[in-house]
Amino acid sequence: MDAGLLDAGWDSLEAPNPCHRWPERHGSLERMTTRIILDCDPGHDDAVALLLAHGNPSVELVAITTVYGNQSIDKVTRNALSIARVAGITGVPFARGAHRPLVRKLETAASIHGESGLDGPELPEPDIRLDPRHAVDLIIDTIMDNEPGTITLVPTGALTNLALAVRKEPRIAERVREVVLMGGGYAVGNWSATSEFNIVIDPEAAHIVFNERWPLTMVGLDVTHQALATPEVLAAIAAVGTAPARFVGELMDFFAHAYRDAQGFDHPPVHDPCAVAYVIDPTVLTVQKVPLDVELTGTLTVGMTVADFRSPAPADCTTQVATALDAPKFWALVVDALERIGDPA
Ligand SMILES: [Ca+2]
Repeated sequence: MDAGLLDAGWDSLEAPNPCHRWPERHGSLERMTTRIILDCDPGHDDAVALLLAHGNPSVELVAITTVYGNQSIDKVTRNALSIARVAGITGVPFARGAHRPLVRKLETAASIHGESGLDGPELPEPDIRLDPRHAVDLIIDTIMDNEPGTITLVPTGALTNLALAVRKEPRIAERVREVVLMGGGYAVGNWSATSEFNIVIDPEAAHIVFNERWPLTMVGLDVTHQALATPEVLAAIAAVGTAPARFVGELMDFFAHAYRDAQGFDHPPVHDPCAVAYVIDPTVLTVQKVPLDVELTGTLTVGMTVADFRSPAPADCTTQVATALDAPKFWALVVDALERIGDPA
């Protein structure tokens, strides 16, 4: 048993009910700053997630880590650094992570994100250096070097880095505040009939992450398909009138065409910032506590996130799922963040 955890007043490893660990939610006026690690694979919607986290004052980016996914690890890592330059993100460590899934063959999403992984705008040459550590070690160090219960993990890509981190340093499961991930979907898939891209490209990693004892919120396609970049949304973003807002507009232009051609959407769903928005303001999402697991052996359903909605949820349930999105409130947060970022020098 970790004495530090007891000193901090946390439930011990033997706690009978991990639900006691669900973090307290504050009202909109009294929220404190939440420190987050964004683990991402930029990616058009990852870029918006990064901008939202950077621009909103109630979250603090303490580390940004990358994982293969929308494109190769080299491309998404370069993209993350380019976004940092556009957004004026400085003083936050960026680390490169896993280059492939734990077990399966590497699969990327060029049909949605293009050859660069961030097709559309011109990407500026990065002007910050990568942290020398592997993402897995930066995640572990950041969690272990901070007070228990203060770091929130926000993965918006495959869960490979998180799975490796919690296997290398199991104590992080007890020390994180919570995991709020974009991935999965209890009623719909996008990479197969039942399965969402982030989960299905490394289902073994997702299985590890979903079965840890950290409080986990799944922000899946069930809600992110409501986060549509409609013409009204794009007009509000364009009205901000800054270079980062124009960058988002150009990203969304490419994203809209790709989603129309590849998946038949009238307007593209902007998945990843939904998870960040929930950390900023939990009233953006409706959530329900339900057991969640990841299918590994189904012949038709590998990578499916299976949610057990039978009532009541078991007392020791550590997982919850988002069931509805307040889209106007969500987009207002994105526009507000862009306004606060302004035009970085
Ligand atoms: Ca992503």
